[in-house]
Amino acid sequence: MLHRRPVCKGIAGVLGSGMLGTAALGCASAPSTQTTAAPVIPSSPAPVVLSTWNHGLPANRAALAILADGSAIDAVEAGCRVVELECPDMTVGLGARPDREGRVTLDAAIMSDDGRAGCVAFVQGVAHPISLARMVMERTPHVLLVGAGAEQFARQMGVEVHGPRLSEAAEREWKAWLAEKRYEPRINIENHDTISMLALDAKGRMAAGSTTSGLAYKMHGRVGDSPILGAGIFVDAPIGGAICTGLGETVLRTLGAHLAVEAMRAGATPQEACEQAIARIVEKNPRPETYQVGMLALDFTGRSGAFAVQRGFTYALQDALHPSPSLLT
Ligand code: SD4
Repeated sequence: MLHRRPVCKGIAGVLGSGMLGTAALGCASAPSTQTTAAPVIPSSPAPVVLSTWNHGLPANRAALAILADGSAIDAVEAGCRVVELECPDMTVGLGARPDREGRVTLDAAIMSDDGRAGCVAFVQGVAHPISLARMVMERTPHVLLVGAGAEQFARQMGVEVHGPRLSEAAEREWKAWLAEKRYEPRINIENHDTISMLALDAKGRMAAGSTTSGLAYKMHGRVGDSPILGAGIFVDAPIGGAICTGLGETVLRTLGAHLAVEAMRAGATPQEACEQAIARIVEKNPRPETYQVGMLALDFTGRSGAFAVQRGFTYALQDALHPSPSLLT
């Protein structure tokens, strides 16, 4: 049985104890079997939904409802839309925290296992960037639209583009932030982040998606890893998919999701792939104790993996072994 449990301290604790090496890198979870053990292949591989943070639970429920007889790409879009609409942690959708100028700028991407993909970045006023990303995929010859161009495309598609507006809570926090204007991304904003999702449907199709407001109080114009294929999300048949959350700059520098998928192509299990990709991110980005990245991976047999730089990364999983909503760490 692929049962996960927390097994180690996170890299900050490991650094403190003087142990550092690939095996000692921080983690969110690991299989109860060692990663070198024979892979566990669930008898019924689909459907599977895997998504980041606590808000992955309601997102997974919406995705699973679609997966009863629908496609992975529909499931991912539906799941991400739930969090775009309601995200009490103010990290996704129009109610999210703004950038330094007080503007909420949103990034999203969606990808299916046949390589089709759509992405939007630096978009303002659009309630469901994940759906706009899907429109880019299905109704344009392009992969990525940004800023005013993406908003113009939204209008052309009949999508309402709202004027600049902050939620009451976001405005209050932003004004408080303006008083000091200190910018230090927190190590691990537990349960408060981007929704990234992987789904495998009953026909064996896989899709990935991600939608986010990025980092609170980022520079105006900053785009993270989430809307960049290979960085925040990547899926490729017949290998599998990977998704990320955390400090996007570290993932952009290493193309984290692509790393994990290519590790699976080379024979790694999803768990091993996440560990290898996180190890590379840590190797290429100094001072890992100052940032968090969480990674999830899934293969076409329904096996999943999860790993993170720091402890505290939670994710939601539904698969043959977790038929009801399960939050893991
Ligand atoms: C970004 N990766 O814009 C996103 C933010 C995030 O968990 O995922 N936070 O860098």
